[in-house]
Amino acid sequence: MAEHTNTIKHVASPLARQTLLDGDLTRPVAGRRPIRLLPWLQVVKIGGRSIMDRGADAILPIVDELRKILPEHRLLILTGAGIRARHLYGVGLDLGLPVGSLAPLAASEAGQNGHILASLLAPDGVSYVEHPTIASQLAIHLAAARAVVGSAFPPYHHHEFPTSRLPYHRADTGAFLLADALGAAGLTIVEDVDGVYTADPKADGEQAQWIRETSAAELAKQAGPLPFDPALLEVMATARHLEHIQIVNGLVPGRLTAALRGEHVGTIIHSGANPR
Ligand code: GWN
Ligand code: ATP
Repeated sequence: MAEHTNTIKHVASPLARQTLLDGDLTRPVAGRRPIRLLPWLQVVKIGGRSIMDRGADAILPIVDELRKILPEHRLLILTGAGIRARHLYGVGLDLGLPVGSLAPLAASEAGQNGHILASLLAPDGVSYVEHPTIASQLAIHLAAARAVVGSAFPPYHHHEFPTSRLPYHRADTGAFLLADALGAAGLTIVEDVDGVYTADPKADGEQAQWIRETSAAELAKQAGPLPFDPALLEVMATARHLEHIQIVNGLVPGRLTAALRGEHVGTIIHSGANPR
């Protein structure tokens, strides 16, 4: 037996003999920037309330733009939840449901919008792919098709943070987390306004001024509502790869196409990522 014991191979690991709680010890191993998994990927988030809920008038022109841009880009198209999730929040909050019960129900509405969009793009070889497929088989799907559609909601389910009665990480945050984790080339968020304003342009039309370029840190200081989840600013602050995102108006034909071609046609928001 002793001879066998001597032949056991010890697995060498730079983290084997130290606590993971001491940042000074883990940093040399864990502090490096991760690789970019899909550096050629363009991620597009389509608003649930701002685009999908408007039906054919808003959706069909976007589908047409996406179809025409397929030869130029490989796309991960992610959809937000929209009005059905808002109805769900109303009923669920009235009943006192915890946020971890509401989150997956709202997420399923984002998935439904994805299924709708994918059906319209099916003749072009585009399909809806499930969360587990995005996690582990996105590359092969994008080798077979120019684009796929998925749900923008992050699948935190009952692990959702109990800091808020509404799910804290919603579709905009989920789209950014995924784009940054994949090391994608870009993220374009498609809404029904020209970008970010100093106030809600629909509620405060006279006073709201359009912002051409800003940073997540600057926007975090701005009082009043924003056209995306507040948590987006937090995840942008700790981004690894994605240096900026662009918010564009999907109701204006050509804006999404121009943004994907690298043109500045909406609001550009810089993240905290600082690639060397
Ligand atoms: O159901 O539309 O994926 O891609 O967050 O989980 O609540 O699920 O709980 O692969 O795993 O409703 O069933 O649903 O939207 O999220 O999917 O059709 O386990 O393809 O089964 O991480 O789509 O769905 O809602 O995204 O956002 O079966 Mo749906 Mo969503 Mo489908 Mo997905 Mo959740 Mo799965 Mo999941 Mo659940
Ligand atoms: P989801 O995908 O989660 O369903 P969405 O991204 O389609 O949602 P909203 O969450 O409704 O859309 O956000 C877009 C709306 O935000 C705009 O129509 C606008 O009226 C509003 N808004 C609020 N504050 C601002 C702001 N500072 N600048 C621009 N728009 C704002």
